[in-house]
This record gives sequence, C-alpha cells and structure tokens, in this order.
Amino acid sequence: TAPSYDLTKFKLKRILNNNSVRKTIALLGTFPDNDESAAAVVIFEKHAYRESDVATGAPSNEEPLKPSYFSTDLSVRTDFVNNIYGSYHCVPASELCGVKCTVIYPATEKHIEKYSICHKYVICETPDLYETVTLPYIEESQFSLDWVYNILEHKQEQERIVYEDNDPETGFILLPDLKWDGRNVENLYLLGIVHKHGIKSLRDLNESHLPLLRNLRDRSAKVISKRYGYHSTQLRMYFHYQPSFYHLHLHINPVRNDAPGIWCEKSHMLDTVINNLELLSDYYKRASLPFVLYEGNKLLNLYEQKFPVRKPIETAPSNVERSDDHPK
Ligand code: M7G
Repeated sequence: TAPSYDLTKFKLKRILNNNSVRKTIALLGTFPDNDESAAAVVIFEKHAYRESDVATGAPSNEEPLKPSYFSTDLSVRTDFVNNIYGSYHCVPASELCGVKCTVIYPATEKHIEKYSICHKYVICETPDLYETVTLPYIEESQFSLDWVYNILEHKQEQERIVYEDNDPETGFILLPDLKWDGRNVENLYLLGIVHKHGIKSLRDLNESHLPLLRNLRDRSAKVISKRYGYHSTQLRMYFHYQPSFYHLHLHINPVRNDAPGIWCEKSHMLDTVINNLELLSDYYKRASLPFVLYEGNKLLNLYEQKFPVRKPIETAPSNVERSDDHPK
C-alpha cells in the first residue's frame, strides 16, 4: 500500500540517535504537507555488503559479474599512499549506493523514546517485580500490536510470507523482519510470529507451549535450509526480554552475521528456553530475569521508586573519564 506521506518532504526537527558503528541515524521530524503536529521517525541505515558486489569473475578474460565494485564505473579518489598502505575514497556504480529507510508515521512518544535511547540500566526482575511493576505497566502502556495482527490476518505483508503453519495452537508465520533489507542472505533476518494470542512474552511460557516452541524451531529450520541454504546449526533463534511488542515472536538470523539489535542482555536462545521448560514446567513464572531499562522510559521511573537504578553521581570515580558521564 502507498504511504500517506511524501518522504522527500520530510522536515527535520531533531536527530534522535546517530550510531556510527551500525551506520544508522534516527531522525525526528514532520511531514508538513500532512499534519504539521504529527511526529515522524525516519531511520536511515547503510546497506550491508552483498558478496556479489565484490565479485570479479574468473581471473581470465571473462567479464566480471555485474554489478561489481570493481568495474569501470568505480570512481576512486586517493586520500594517501604510505609504503604498503593506501587509503581511498571510492564511489561505486550508483545502483550500489542506496540506503535502507524505515519510517514510522505518525510516531508516538514511545517510538521517539525507543529510537532516542542513550543511557541504559540492567535490572533483575523477580517474579514479584514482574507482577507488581512490569505487568501493570505493560498492560497500560505498550506499542500497538496492529502490525502483528495485520500479518496474522493476511491484511499486510502477505506477499512477504516465507512460510505459514496455521494450526491455532502450534502454528506461526515466518516472514522477513522490518530490519532486513531483503537484499542478501548474508544478513537474513526473519521473524516467526505465533498464531496463538495471549502469550505476551517469555514470561508467559510454560510446559504447555513446548509443542509450539519445538514446531517453531524445527519447521523454521527446515524452511530456511531449503530456501536460503542455511543449516540449522548456522542460525541464531532467540526471544527478546523485554520485547517491544507483546505478542510472542522469534528472531532468526545467521550466527555468522552480527545482526542489528543483537544484544546479549536482551536475548534468550530458543534452545535454552525449550530446555528450561523441559526441566521445570513453570520455569519462566519462577525465574528472575534480567532486562534493560533505558532513560526516558516510564518503567525506569517506576523501578526507581522501588530501588536505585540510575548510577548515583557520588560513586562515579573522579579520576577516570567515562564516556557515559558526558551530559546528553
Ligand atoms: P521485539 O523483540 O519486540 O523488539 O521485536 P525490538 O524492536 O526491540 O527488537 C520486534 C521485531 O519486529 C523487531 O525485530 C522489528 O524490526 C520487527 N518489526 C517491527 N514492526 C513494526 C514490523 C513490521 O511492521 N513488519 C515486520 N515484518 N517486522 C516488524
């Protein structure tokens, strides 16, 4: 479906986050031609390299495979050459230079918060803290799940579905994640969204969900192997805790690739989850689970009322400069 806004008319208000490692920049602004008061979040991300981009064909007189960086279209500017070291600025053929762009419009305060993350804190959530602090917060304030239901009900992204098992208890839809540029299998990123409603996150899982979890693992692996050529041992399958969206979904990407949003403090491997439930049927009801709170999130303030979460200023060593001590 066509968007309601013209991306070229975006008006910047503020840079939310500029990540030089991930080569992403998140912007806050508006589309003045639409509603001047509605916020828009735009995220640009430089594409990952496709291995075919650097192919040069056989070392004979054969033409290089197209498109390639190493062609007459490549413009090269020399920065310097020193001994065996050379530094250049290269502009490959124009079709290789696009950026991936994600737009959230109209964006809520919570989206702006999500993409402006800077200071983060890990807390250990006991079952009691989950019941008394986290759960009431989730129930009152969470991102809309409309996009998830649109996928499950085949109203959006239908043509992107890679596989569907429509069993209401153990079925799921496998499709490309919003974060995947869809260009190359090197940085494949798929989501497995379960059909069953009411499983908000890892916390809600118990022994009765084992058939669902095993099905999700085994079927996805089979489909991915057939379609993308990855063996199950080459895949990372995990849940986030806390997730942004409280309808159970599995993240899947190749283990050799450092996918965006891979955080050890947030990720729970599917095999571990299955094993924990095999050992203890109500493991996730009884476990203390660490998770990350970030500055600007209301949940941080709710936890701060229980115990100190933010770093107390007086405990910071005065003789060591720390990058996270810089004012925002
Ligand atoms: P999460 O663990 O709830 O939150 O994962 P995170 O964003 O903090 O990781 C939700 C996943 O769903 C993320 O990997 C998103 O990139 C992906 N996602 C979000 N939306 C709104 C969409 C969408 O509309 N379509 C698709 N295909 N994926 C989405």
